[in-house]
Amino acid sequence: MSTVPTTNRKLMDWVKEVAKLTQAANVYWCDGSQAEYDRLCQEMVKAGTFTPLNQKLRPGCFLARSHVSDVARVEDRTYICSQAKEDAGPTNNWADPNEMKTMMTGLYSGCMQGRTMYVIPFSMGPLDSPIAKIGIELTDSAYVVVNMRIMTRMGKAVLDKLGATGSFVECIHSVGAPLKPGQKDVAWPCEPDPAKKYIVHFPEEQAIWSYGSGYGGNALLGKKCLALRIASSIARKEGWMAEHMVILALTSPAGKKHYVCAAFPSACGKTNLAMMQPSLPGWSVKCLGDDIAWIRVGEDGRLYAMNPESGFFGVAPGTSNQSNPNAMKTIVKDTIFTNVALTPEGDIWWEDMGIPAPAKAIDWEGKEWTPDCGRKAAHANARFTAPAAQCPVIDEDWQNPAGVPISAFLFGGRRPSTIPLVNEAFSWEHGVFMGSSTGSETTAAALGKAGVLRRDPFAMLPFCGYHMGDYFAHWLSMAGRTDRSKLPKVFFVNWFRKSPEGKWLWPGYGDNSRVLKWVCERIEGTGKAVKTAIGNLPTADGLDLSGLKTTPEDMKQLLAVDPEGWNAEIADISANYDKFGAKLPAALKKELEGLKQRLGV
Ligand code: GTP
Ligand code: SPV
Ligand code: MN
Repeated sequence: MSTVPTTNRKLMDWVKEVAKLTQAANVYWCDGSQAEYDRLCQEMVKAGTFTPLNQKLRPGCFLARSHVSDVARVEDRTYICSQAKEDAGPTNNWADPNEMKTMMTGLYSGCMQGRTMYVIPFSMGPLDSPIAKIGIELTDSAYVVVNMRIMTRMGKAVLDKLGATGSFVECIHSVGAPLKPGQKDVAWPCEPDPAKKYIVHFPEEQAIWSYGSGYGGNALLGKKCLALRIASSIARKEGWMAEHMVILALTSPAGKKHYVCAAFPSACGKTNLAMMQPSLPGWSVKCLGDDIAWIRVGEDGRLYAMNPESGFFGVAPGTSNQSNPNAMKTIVKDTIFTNVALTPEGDIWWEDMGIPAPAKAIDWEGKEWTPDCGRKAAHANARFTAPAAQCPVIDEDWQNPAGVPISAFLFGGRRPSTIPLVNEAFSWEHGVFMGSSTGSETTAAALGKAGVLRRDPFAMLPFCGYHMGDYFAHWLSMAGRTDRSKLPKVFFVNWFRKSPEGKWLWPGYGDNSRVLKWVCERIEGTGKAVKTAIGNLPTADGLDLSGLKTTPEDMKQLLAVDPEGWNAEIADISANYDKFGAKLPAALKKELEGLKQRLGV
């Protein structure tokens, strides 16, 4: 687009100002068309950023390999720059917004030399939704543009909706790798020094400044930055919720449909649950979203959830026809793969893809790879970017601007011990307690050590844009915004229990439908439960285990209350709660005390 396709003065001025600061060689306004997408993909093929895959095997698909320093979210480089430090709370990195802006203005100065600055108008949420939010991302990465086209509603229609006076979330992104005249570009430009990457949020101004990384949530600013960190802070003020949750629809053999939201930390099973193929005959799961839900009280008093995204940025390793056949069908065409392996046929491969490893391949670093070379072929946080519309089980209401009414919230994480397979909260407050005390082993989705247990309240530890204590209070406050009987029931699930030998106790994936069935039965008032100190657990015959090979001893462990484990759990929850000081809601202290009393510890 050569002429400026907007009459929005604020937008025009801001684009000019950033182009001047960054000294971009060109400014390009994205129209969001297929032709534009195709052209950018071809340009990236020429530049070496994209490898086209075999067009017979994977039509319209490309592979990108990132720089080795740039493979996941960088939580220690992520900041919430609220005016007051107190408003960011103890779980966020904070810096003074003015000081941060001065420092980053220095970084941005001349940072797009020799590069095009793309203007990406995008909407989080369907364009016709009254609760959709418009953002404009300025970026020097064509990889970001094509990913944003899949992940968001992007292009001209957004500018039309914005009009002359509409407001938008300002998102600035640079890979931080200016090109001197004549300098040859690299396949994945970025700032290789981890200490110079910055993912920064200014919640009061609704602005996002990102520098140095081109990967995932660090660079696709509509996702974690806007739809979770900035949106959560807006949601608190406006009385709604922005959550790290899947939205799925579950239909019983009798034809009864329930919508469920589930919050699990990164790489803990959301995409897999969202589009699972139930192993129980007659049950069906339809997907509405796999990562983020915006939730508000509807006119009938129920909570309605809407997915602000339009694509999946899913974990590749572990995705197979056995574990997630619907994801495999989603990525047959028009998909971008990042950091997976390339086979000699020009197809993709990753660990636990359910097909034998190729005799040789090119690994995610671009090196020759053989099955016995001792290295993984795909990075553990390798991802696919695919349009949600391609998912064979996408729900008919996935773009409904009003969202869908939620019957249950699930929380969960990777817990090898103590936490049972499923546990129903006694009340809304008990459910909020469960969400607030969520713990999980860390994963490759963020840079840092994987497999370490940490508290990740509501799976929002890296994504809550304000004080976590206030966030707990906000969750509790939902009970005052509607009739309690209309609130979703709350459950805690754990697909990741292990035997002492380190084997999974529960088969997971499609067999998680057995737990979902019990959840539906509890919603409908027919599920069989036993009241325990920690919550309502299924009775021995409460779960439908027909056709399952899991032994009765393993089932017993999966549904047991382990007093010793809970003792340690309570100590860890208490220690985490201590961080929030006076901001810890009294209702949660009471829940913790109640749990201690019931357990007799
Ligand atoms: P983000 O996109 O990072 O937010 O991750 P996610 O929560 O969507 O996780 P995803 O569904 O992509 O799963 C991450 C990893 O967990 C994959 O390697 C899966 O194979 C594995 N996984 C998912 N569900 C299960 C399960 O029920 N059991 C077991 N054992 N592994 C699972
Ligand atoms: C996550 O880490 O939770 C993701 C991937 O969904 S990213 O978009 O990189 O944040
Ligand atoms: Mn996620």
